[in-house]
Amino acid sequence: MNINTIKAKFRELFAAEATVIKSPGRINVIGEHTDYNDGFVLPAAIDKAIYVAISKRDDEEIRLFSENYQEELVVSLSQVQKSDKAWANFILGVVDELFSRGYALKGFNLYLSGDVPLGAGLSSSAALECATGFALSHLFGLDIAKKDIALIGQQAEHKYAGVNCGIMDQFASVFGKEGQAILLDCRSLDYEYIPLDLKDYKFVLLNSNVKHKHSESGYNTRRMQSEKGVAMVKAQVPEVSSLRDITIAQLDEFVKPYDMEVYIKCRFVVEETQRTQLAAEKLKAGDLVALGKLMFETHNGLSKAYEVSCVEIDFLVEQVTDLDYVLGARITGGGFGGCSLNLVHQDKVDLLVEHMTAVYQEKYGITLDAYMVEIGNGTEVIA
Ligand code: GAF
Repeated sequence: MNINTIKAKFRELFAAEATVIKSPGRINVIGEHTDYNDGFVLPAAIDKAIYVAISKRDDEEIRLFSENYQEELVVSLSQVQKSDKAWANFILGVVDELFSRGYALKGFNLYLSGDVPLGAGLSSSAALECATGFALSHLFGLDIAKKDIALIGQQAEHKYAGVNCGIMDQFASVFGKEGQAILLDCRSLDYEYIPLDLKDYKFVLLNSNVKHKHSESGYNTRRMQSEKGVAMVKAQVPEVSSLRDITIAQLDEFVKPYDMEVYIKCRFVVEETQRTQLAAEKLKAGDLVALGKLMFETHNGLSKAYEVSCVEIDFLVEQVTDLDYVLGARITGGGFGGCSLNLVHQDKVDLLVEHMTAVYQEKYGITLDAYMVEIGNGTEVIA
């Protein structure tokens, strides 16, 4: 992204000088659908980001402009509510949440741009929420702690986008660090950076270009199924409060005989929480072969048990399973479309992309996009 171009467009539109905030998208190495179950996740911020340019106004207006949609929206500070423009809701949701936490805001101009592919499972929405929260905190001197920026973004997603997401995406966007994955305990929000030392390997994203939209997909249903499983166990074992606390033996005894569907979903989450901790150990030990195997296991669970994959991404993962230069692959993010994340030998990346583009085009008539991602820093002021 060219920051000077962003600043020039801002000047043209609003006749003012902007501060520019960058907030990245993320990959998740492993630990999927564990965040809203108080489990562990292992995401990392990537070098694709949302850019928010912002300045104060002298009146009580919020003026928003999206570069991508070439649309403007003007809202009075006293009338912030959900809009019919989906892109604006991620911003307005943050403003609303700031108001409900007692922060005082004035009018502002905001120009939105970025290069995180939309609907690709790389968290463009969380990046926008965190960019907005950070930008407003900076602009009005609110001094909001980084954890709260993430939590405010999560609330915006719940209330203005209708997705009852966990905390992973916002946390990764805010706390990302160059070259590091983040092992996050989603219950305590304690975290540890683990060097993402991939030796001769690279993470390659293959974008199926099948767009996901969580609020219309099964994401909220999965969350409800997890909660149902917890309630069933809790009726017998009152001290448990989330799937994080529950064993497979307890699921076998208190859920399996009564609700097979819920059992299968909950079992995946309990296994995935364990798998994530194991994967973090393997990464620390530099055992990329073991890490890759765990990624394949996760994909299998997400596809067959948790049922949040889709045929196109299953195909992308199946095609690489027997390639000796791909150590692991899986759908990344909430699912129902988006990207597969592949751990690929650096000398074979071009070969893989060429091969997969051809077979995917032949099978589904869709052009694949491929991105080699670098691991970058979290939300920051860049200009
Ligand atoms: C989406 C959500 F936003 C995250 O909170 C997380 O649950 C993820 O899906 C699945 O791991 O990205």
